[in-house]
Amino acid sequence: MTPGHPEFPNSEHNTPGIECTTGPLGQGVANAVGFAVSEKMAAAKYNTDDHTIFDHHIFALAGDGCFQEGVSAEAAAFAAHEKLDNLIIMYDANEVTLDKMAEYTQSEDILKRYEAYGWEVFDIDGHDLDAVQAAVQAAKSNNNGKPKFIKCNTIIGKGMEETEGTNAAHGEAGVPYVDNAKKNIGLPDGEKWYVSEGTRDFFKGVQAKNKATYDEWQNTYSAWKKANPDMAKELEAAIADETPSAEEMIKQIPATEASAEATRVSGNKIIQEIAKLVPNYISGSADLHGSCRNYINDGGNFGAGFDKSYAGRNLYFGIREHAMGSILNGIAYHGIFKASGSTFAVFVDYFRPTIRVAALAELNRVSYVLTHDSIGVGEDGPTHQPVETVSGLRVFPNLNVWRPSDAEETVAAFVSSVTHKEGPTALIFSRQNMDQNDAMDYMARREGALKGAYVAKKETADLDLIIMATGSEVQHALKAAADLPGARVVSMPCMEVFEAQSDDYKESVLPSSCTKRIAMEAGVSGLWYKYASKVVGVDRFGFSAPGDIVMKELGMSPENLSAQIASMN
Ligand SMILES: Cc1ncc(C[n+]2csc(CCOP(=O)(O)OP(=O)(O)O)c2C)c(N)n1
Repeated sequence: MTPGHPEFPNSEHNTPGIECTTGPLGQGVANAVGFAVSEKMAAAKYNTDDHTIFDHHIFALAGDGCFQEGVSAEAAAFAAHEKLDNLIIMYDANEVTLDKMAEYTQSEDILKRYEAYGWEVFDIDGHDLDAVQAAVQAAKSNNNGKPKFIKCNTIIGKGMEETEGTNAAHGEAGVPYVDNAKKNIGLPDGEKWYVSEGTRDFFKGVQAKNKATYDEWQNTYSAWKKANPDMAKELEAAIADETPSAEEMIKQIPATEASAEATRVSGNKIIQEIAKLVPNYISGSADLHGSCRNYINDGGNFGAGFDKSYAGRNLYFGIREHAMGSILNGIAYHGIFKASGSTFAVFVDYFRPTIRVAALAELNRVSYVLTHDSIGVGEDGPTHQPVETVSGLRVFPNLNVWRPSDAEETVAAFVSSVTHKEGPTALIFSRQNMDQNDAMDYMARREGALKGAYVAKKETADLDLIIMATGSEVQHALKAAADLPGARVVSMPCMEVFEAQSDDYKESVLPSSCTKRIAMEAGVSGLWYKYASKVVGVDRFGFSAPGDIVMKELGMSPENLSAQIASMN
């Protein structure tokens, strides 16, 4: 249906019926968990005593490779813990992987593993259609709080004498034997796309049955919509992915009036406003809501048990970043909610594969709240101090990476994360306090930031130097520029958004006539050479000490910036 692996419709491909981009093994299991989360949430939010509009099951087909990958284990534990009994996974247990038979690398009992997580498990002959039907029916009717795992024991390449049941059947090796195999399983000779009469009859019936079910659902939906016009308006806007525009939203969020403040703290105030303006926005964390400050205060918690309910807007993923990333993608594919997930920025590499798919599939409903953005983290030391992480995110196509410098830029960043249509967004926030650029009007900072980069301090004499910075380094740039009348400070919270501006705008911010340009960011310097001839960055791992000391020692101070400027020709 698509070249290579199936791809979710995006600006490059639009193959009808593809619900999810697959290919990287294991992520699909966690995507399915995301679908199940979203369906449970939609049911809890929108079903009423009189009308049930959400009650469908989520099916996923998976193989040995999917269960060998760790992401599926993280997701399976989460699914059972939150009692997602609307999820049915069918495991194609053919005892084969690519290089070898599965037993060469796999000896655990996968069925028992899933049982231990808390799933209801079934063990059937996958070639026995009655057994498949019975297991699926049982799985669908047991609303017992357990997700369902159906192990379908199968033979790969069935009928292909030369490769049947072996890893050779997985790939190209099977193709030359197909004609013979068709004969072996009783298909008529010479018919390339043979569909039997029995199959046709069966599907004729299916079509009629499905049409009746569809019509019945449409009637229920119409009645629900009539009885609940406000909810219907909200749901239809959520499905259409409608929000107020970014320009409207920045006007609706009050001035932050922050003094020196960490952007994660600013983010905490702003996410409350976002949650009001975007009712389908939900916010999860891999056990770091407390540090990342992305908790929606009156949103309730999602899940089963304790104080949780399926209508909760805060998701507790546990320390399962990889599953979190894929579950966010699954929620986005399902097409109702917009979901963010948080952790420390440095742990992005635990779910980087899912960010890649989100970017490829242009999942604009997904965003990441990544705090503790630099060596400014301090005592936690180099394991927790990102230096390569922010640049590592900027190299993804279709991903917007924001590193705002104060509370007003944080407003713009958050607003962009819920209004941007072309792909996911990473919000990079600081642990430590930083100054606000109060010399500039708050709305002008928001509007400027929405363009990705803007003049944060204009030169007062002929322009002879541009100082660029992001995040916590903008305050240093402003200080260093204070005594330099010909210096302009450009804050660049989002390179990707700036790159998308008109040439005229870009030229107005970074006039090509001014070639003396320096950039400062507490991270690796490489990407900045696109804009600057000199870069004050951190091209080494940090060390453990109070954050302000680490920053100063590694050159992130206005004094060092001034010294570096002085050394420029
Ligand atoms: C993350 C990831 N690693 C490796 C691959 C390459 N790969 C594709 S299929 C496969 C073997 C999968 O085995 P299994 O799930 O048992 O599929 P089967 O052989 O039964 O079709 C591998 C290693 C991949 N697609 N994704």
